[in-house]
Amino acid sequence: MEKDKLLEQMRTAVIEGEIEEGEALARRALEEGIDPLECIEDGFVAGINKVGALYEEGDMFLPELVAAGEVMKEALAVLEPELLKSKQTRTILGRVIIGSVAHDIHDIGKDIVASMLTASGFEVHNLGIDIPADTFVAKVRELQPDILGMSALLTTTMPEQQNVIEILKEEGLRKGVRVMVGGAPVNREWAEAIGADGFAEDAVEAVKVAKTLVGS
Ligand code: B1M
Repeated sequence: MEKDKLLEQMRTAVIEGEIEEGEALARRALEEGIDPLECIEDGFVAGINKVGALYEEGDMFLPELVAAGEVMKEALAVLEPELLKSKQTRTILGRVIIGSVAHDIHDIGKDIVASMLTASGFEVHNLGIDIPADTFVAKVRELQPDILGMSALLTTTMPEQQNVIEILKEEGLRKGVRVMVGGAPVNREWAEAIGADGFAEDAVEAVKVAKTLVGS
């Protein structure tokens, strides 16, 4: 099938909450040799962005948001292993700890960032969702990563990124780790205001920023 048509069907599967269809389309795209990153960005992510806009306008409701999230998860479960296979390099560029901040359960974008970093040669420790500040700090102490990455998707959870940075300072750990922040409501100004070392708009930029932060 034509690539553009498949990508369009992926967007529709997310918008309509068709989990099996989304997974089948992801498999089909791989069979047809389409780049998994293109499927993620131009297919599934474009679909979920549309869902977000419809939800904001009141044209979609929470159950549909949940269903769209499920379609994303299942499709990514098919695509991400291929992403890792196609891009894996042997040199470890640096160690990264990443997680979604406290009270934030959004993980689709954070997991794409984690996969892209892994695929690009970083050793990634993905802590998951709703990670309390103390856990981030304890993990920094334990694993001594080059980069701590924090994702926040809600305006109400963004301040947690700042909170973690402040605790790192109090604990004398801030100088030993670069902090990268991201997530839909996060921007460069916010990153600078809270004293983060890096901000990325999307997963591709996150890899570039991470490489810069470790001097690669
Ligand atoms: Co939620 N949600 N949600 N949601 N949800 C948003 C974020 C919202 C913008 C929707 C809207 O109103 N338009 C809105 C937030 C409004 C605000 O704060 N201003 C919202 C809301 C309100 C909520 C609830 C409060 C709804 C409710 O319960 N009433 C609730 C909160 C739960 C909680 O966290 N405590 C909630 C719940 C959910 C679901 C569980 C249903 C589901 C999440 C499923 C999951 O993640 N497993 C969900 C979804 C799917 C969304 C939208 C539609 C899509 C998010 C997503 O996956 N985007 C979202 C609308 C939107 O963002 N447009 C929305 C695709 C993903 C690839 O993009 O996550 O931005 P993103 O990641 C990108 C970049 O941001 C960047 O790279 C990624 C890849 O390109 N990036 C980083 C991300 N992290 C990074 C870290 C980095 C660097 C870059 O460095 C460390």
